[in-house]
Amino acid sequence: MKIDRIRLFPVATPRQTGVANQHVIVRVETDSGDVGWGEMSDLSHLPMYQFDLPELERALNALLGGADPRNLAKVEDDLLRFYPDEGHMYSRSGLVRQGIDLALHDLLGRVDGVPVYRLLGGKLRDRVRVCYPVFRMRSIDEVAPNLDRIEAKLAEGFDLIRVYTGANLEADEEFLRRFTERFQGRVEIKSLDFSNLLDWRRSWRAVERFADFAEWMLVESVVPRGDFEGLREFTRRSRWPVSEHVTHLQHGWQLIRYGHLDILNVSPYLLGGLRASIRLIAVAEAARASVLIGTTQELSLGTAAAAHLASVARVLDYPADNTGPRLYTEDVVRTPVQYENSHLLVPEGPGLGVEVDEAKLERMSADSHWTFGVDLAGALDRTAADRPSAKK
Ligand code: GAE
Ligand code: MG
Ligand code: MG
Repeated sequence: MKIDRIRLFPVATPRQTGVANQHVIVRVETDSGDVGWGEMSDLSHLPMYQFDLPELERALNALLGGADPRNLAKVEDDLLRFYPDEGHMYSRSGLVRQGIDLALHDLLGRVDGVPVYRLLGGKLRDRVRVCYPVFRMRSIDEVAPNLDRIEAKLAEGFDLIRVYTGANLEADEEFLRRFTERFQGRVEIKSLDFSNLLDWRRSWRAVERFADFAEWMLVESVVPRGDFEGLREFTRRSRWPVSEHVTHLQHGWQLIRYGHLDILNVSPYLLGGLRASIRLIAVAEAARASVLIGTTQELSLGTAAAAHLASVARVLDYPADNTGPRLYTEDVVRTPVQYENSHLLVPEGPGLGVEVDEAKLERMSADSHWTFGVDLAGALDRTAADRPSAKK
């Protein structure tokens, strides 16, 4: 079996929260007539540029045409050279590698008639607890609609949220206070995510201030990107475990080696797919550090991959973030991945375990345009331009 052709399909999917995100669906075809599907998830992040898709498709075909898809190690090794780690949270290299890694796992699972977790050696669990995101509030007016959204998600079974904080501490405090009044005993908070907006002193003062109003399991991204010293200082003082997105394998090692954090946020979109993520989890295992599985908000293909990763993870101490299929209003698959009581279920079908609806994909396929315009806060916070805080 040889890789015959790689095709890329841009799609744009609206979120329930009023923004739209671009993704690239990857189709790998073999000379045996087999097909696998992958996903480069959520391109709608800074820096504000997009793939030249025809060029990327040409390059991937030149690189991988004729390759043995069973030799995942070789394909990955080649891709790591041509699409090296970029060291930031929305690395396009990681997305290219994830797209191919997922499509090849899907392909091989389908050819062998087994779920991807079997290709990864078996499974330790068949579901993983996940949390629903509450996007950052920049004004008090944004608190009430978010509380109502939590009520709606609770009705769908989600009893765990995470909250993006750090832009307007009054709004954060008001949200946490009213959240506790309304949802205590019904909904829990997994994390406060500062998204690297504040330095360690300001994040530390914020969490100490918020502690009077709510409880949460952990805090994430509490210092500017790359501020190892600040992260160590925060972690040393913090009553809560601290997590950070790991951008590549050595970054994970550095974070652990110098005692900078408690939890590695392992995200396949950033690391370049399943193989790279499993290696990073092994680093956490070696160091007796903790792991959670993060997200960029994938569609069902990417979320299924996260579920397979969770099913084989030797270390997995905290709930995961993967609820994209319940955030977007459209998907390219016939039946999205399933959730039950705030848990993502590991798909049991062959490959990633979700079926791409090709007619739908054709309909959804659109230019991969940047959709946030010059709304910087919207692009950072994932909130719509008509939010109250944006009104003059
Ligand atoms: O919703 C999104 O697209 C978010 O930006 C997301 O990619 C990240 O914020 C991530 C995180 O934990 O920081 O989920
Ligand atoms: Mg985060
Ligand atoms: Mg994202």
